[in-house]
Amino acid sequence: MEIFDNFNPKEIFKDQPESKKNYINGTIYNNIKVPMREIKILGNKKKDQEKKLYVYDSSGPYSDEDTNINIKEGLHPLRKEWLLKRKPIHGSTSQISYAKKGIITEEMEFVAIRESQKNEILFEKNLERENRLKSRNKHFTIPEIITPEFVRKEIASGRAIIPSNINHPEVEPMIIGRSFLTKVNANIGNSAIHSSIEGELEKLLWSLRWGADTIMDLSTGKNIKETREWILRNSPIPVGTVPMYQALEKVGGNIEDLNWNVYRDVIIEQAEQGVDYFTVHAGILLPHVQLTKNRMTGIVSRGGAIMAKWCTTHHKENFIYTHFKELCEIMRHYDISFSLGDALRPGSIADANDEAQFAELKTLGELTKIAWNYDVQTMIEGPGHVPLHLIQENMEKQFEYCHEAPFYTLGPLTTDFAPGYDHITSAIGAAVIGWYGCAMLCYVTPKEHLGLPNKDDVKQGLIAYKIAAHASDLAKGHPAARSRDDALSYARYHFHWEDQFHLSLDPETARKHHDESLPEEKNLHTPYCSMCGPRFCSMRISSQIYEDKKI
Ligand code: IRN
Ligand code: FE2
Repeated sequence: MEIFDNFNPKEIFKDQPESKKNYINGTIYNNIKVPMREIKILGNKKKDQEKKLYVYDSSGPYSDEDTNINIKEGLHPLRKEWLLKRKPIHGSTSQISYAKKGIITEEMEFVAIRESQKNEILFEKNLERENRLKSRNKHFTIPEIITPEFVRKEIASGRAIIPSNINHPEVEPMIIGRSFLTKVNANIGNSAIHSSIEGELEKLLWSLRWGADTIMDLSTGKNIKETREWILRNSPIPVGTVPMYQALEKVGGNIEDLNWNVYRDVIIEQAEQGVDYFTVHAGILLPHVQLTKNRMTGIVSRGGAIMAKWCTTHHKENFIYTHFKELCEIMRHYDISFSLGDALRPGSIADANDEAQFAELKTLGELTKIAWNYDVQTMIEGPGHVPLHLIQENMEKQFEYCHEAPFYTLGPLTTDFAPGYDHITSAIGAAVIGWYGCAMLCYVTPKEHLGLPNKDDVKQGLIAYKIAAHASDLAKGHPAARSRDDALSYARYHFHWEDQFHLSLDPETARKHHDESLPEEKNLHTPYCSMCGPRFCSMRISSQIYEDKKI
C-alpha cells in the first residue's frame, strides 16, 4: 500500500455536530479571511431563538466542510501574496521590524480579528456580575477590544510574537503574548526507537483536532528532514524545532564533534524549509554547569545536557552564545522567532527555583535585548517541575529579567509522584502560571518520563492543556473567554442536553458519559441525569422555587 492511502483527514474532524467553520474578512486588508468556529445553540426549540457562539479555531482548512485536502500536495500557501508585496526594512522581513516602523501587517490584523470573538449578544449584561468576575491581575490588564494597533504595539515592544517564517506561507497567523489567549504547544516527532512519517502526520492532524496552537517536531530518529517537510507543508499552525537534535545526528551522536558550523548548517536547512521558531539553548554558560552539581536530577533538558557536556569537554563557552549575533542575522532574514531554551530548568520539585535556573534566566534576559536589537521576535522558555507555591516567583522573575518578553513554559509539573498522569500534575501548574501571565503552555502527555507519546496521548495532553489555558484566560480576563462557559452553564441549567454536548470541549465524550446510563433518545429531553435521578436534581428543584415565585 502506498503511503497515506488510508489517510482521510475529514474523519478526524467530523465529531463536532451543530458547528461549522466560518471566515471573517479584514477591514484594513479585505483579502484576509480569518477562521473561527460557529457553534449553534438550539435552546428550547419551541421557546428560544437559535443563537450562535463563535470560538477560536486553530484546526486549519482540514475542518472546512467544502475543502478536500490532499496531504501529498500540502495546504494552500495563503500568506504567499502578502509576502510577495512586502518590502524588507534594512534587510529584515520580521514582524517586529514592521511593528517598530508603525506598519500594521496582514498578520497583525489577522490575529486581532482572531482574538476578538464577539459574543456579548448571547446573554444580558449584568453589571454586578461583570464587576465581581473582573480579573484581579496586578501586572497587566487586557483591553476590551483587541485592535490591530494594539497588536502592533505589543509586537513592537517585544511583549508578543507572531511566529511565521517567510518560507511557511501555509500558516494561519497566531499571536503569543500575555495580553492574548493563552496558547498551547503540542510536541510530536519520532525517536530512534519508534518512527514513521505517516504516524507523525497523523499526530499533527490529531493535534489540530484537539486545539494545538503550535506544534514542535522533536524528531530525533530516522528521516528527520523528510518528516519535517511533510509536517511543514501540511501544518496551518506554526512549527517549532530544536535544531540541536539534528546537529547531534549529523555528527553521529558524538557530542564532542559538535561545533558552530555544523549547528549553523542545520539552522539554515531548517530555515529554508520554513520552521517558524527555534528552541535555542544559548543561555547555559560554562560557569553555570557547576551550579547543578548538588541537584536531585541534574540537567534534564536534552539540548541543555548536550551543550553542558560540550562546554565541559572542551572547556569552552557555549558556541551558540558566542555566535549569537550571527544567529540573529539569520533568524531575522527568515523571520524565525527565538524560543530561548531553558537548559537549566528544574527536573524535580527538589530543584525548583534554584540558583542555576535563575542564573540562566538572567542570561536569557541579556540575549533577549540583543535579539530585539536585531529585530528578531523572541520568547523565553521556562520550567519544568515547580511546586504550586513557587510558581508566582517564576513569572515575576521572568517579567523582570526578560523585559516582559513572552514566557513559554513546560507545565510546570506541581508534583513528582504520579507518573502516567503527568498531563494532570502539570496542567495544574500550567493553569496557575497562565493566570499570572505565561503566554504559551507546552503540553505534557501521560507518557511523560515513560515513553514516546502516541495519538491518544496527544489527545489527553491537549485536553488537559486546553482546560488549563481556558482557566487562565478566564482568570486573566480575556474578553473572548467567558461566553462559552456562560452558554454551557445556561444549557446545563435548562436541561438543553444537546447544547451542552455541542458546547463541550470534547462533545463525543460528554455525550458518551450521559448516554451510558440513559441511552434512549427521550432522555435528551428529561430535566435530570442519572447522577441524581428525577427527584434529587438540585437544578430542577431550584428552578421550581423561582417558577413558583416563592422568592
Ligand atoms: C518548553 C519550555 N521549556 C521547555 N520546553 C520544551 O521542551 C521545548 O520547547 C521543547 O519542545 C522541549 C524539549 O526541550 P529540551 O529538553 O531539549 O530543552
Ligand atoms: Fe520531567
